[in-house]
Amino acid sequence: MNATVASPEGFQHPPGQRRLIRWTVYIGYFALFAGVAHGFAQALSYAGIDILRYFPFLQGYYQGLTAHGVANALFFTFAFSNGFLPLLTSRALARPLKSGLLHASLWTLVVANVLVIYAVSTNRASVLYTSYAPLQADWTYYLGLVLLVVSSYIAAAHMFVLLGGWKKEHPGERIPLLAFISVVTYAMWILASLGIAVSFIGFLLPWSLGILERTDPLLNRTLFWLTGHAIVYVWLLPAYVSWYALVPRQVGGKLVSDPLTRLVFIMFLLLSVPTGFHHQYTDPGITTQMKAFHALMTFGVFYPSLATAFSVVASLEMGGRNRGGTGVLAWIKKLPWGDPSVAAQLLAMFTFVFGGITGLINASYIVNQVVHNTTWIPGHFHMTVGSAVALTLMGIAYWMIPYLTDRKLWGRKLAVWQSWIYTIGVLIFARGMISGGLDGMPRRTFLVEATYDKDSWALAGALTGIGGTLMTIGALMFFLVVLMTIWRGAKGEGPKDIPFADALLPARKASWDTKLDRLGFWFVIAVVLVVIAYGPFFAGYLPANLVSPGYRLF
Ligand code: HAS
Ligand code: CU
Repeated sequence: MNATVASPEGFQHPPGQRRLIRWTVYIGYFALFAGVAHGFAQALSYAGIDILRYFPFLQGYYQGLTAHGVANALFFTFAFSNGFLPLLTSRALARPLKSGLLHASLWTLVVANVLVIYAVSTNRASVLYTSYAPLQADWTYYLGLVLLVVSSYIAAAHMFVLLGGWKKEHPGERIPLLAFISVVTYAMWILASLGIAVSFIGFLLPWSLGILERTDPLLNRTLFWLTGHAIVYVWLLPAYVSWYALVPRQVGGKLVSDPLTRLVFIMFLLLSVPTGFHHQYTDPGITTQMKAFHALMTFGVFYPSLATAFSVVASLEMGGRNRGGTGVLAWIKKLPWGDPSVAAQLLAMFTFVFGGITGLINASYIVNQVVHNTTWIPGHFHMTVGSAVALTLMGIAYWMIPYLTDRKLWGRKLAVWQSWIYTIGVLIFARGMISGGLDGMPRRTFLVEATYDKDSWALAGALTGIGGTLMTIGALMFFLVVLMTIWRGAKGEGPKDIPFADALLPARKASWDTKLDRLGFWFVIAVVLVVIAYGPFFAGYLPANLVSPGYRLF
């Protein structure tokens, strides 16, 4: 074996593999760019301004909203993680990536993109990212999304192969933390994705091809949300990977506890999926008991995020104090705010506090009735996926693109400003959506033409438009920095390694937490929990009621 491979320090990914990871991530940026453009139009529509008509190919509001959701929430996030997580796993295990698997994942992603872009841009799939039946999209849309999932399976398989190889050579050793948390993230996704795999391959795709004449809306909706809540943690956990394992090092601190970090990720593996009914509190056909059980489980999955908040802030505090910070809060000023990668992620954490609080409000069964289907919900998720995740992925890009291209980051100051502008934008935007939602402003509605009495939403709509504009400016600055880095960044001056943090309390050999490394065992427990949470519903409901023809209202 190659000497550099055996030693974790100084391990480097060969240029060819970096190129493949780079292109996987670029596809994500390409999607993000399209998604951001549509997001701008969406935000302005709440302020009563219609720019949708200026978009080439766009025939209606729902087409634009579908493009926005699918591009940002599905393609950007998965493309990024398909590159990022295998990269980290291979670094942590000091094992080279497999070029064949990188190619397979990348090209499946490309084909998925082409199919979905075709379907959405030709107005064959204006069904929104939730793809609720009986709205029916063209088969190319469903197939494209299936292939997106396949590309993530290939990335997951890649990580399992790397881990399997490492385990053979290191019997009895603790799995390096960075690899452990990366692998658990996609292991959770494999379990979570079964809902949409069954829904898309078993029902929606054959239905769109005419093989099945009719479908079952409630069953498909339920299968969607079986995956759909857990999917938000597939977006979030790559950000947590960075907050736990990389940011502490970047700010000069340490990760607090290796065992706690493993426990947090195992809790996400166990509790992410059996919570999906909190998206269906208002759906008829599901018993109140089942919904209440999922509400309880949702409060369970709140715990690992709470633990994360305390742990991550402790790491930051350590860094701040090591850099000469003092006082109860004054150490915050000593954090390296001039480092764009750090600034973006600190601001991401800050917005996530509000994202988390609003999530808890959503999860409360009764209170949900007040906010469901109002703009409160996009207010919530732009402070989670739209900033906590998006800003973190931008922050990661500020070291990862230089690493992958071996070029120096271009426009460091601009990059710092970018995060602030985006953050201020998202907070104004969310203030608009949240307050509008409490006043009954509906989500997924083209307010420019809707016939509501809109006077009481004027301020909320204006704030949404102003905030959305700032977010767009912030995102464009991000693209400028990335493009210029790729094109003009000083050659040969990129970082030579991916530095990750040491733990204050490291993993131990003979301790309770060694049991956390038994991934197969925890996966089985996770499956059992899913069966408990969904079994009674499916047992009472199945077989599928194939009653509904497809509707194309676009
Ligand atoms: Fe959610 C709806 C409940 C988290 C995304 N959510 C959505 C939708 C999306 C979404 C996209 O129960 C809309 C779906 C649709 O289209 O219909 N959500 C929750 C709960 C959490 C939660 C309980 N959501 C997320 C995350 C998302 C996301 C994460 C994306 C990444 N959500 C719901 C519910 C609904 C819902 C209902 C359905 C609503 C309806 O009626 O339709 C929890 O996981 C949140 C826990 C988070 C915390 C925060 C911890 C804070 C940390 C930061 C620490 C840093 C500090 C800063 C303190 C407890 C870790 C230091 C900073 C310095 C500068 C020093
Ligand atoms: Cu959820």
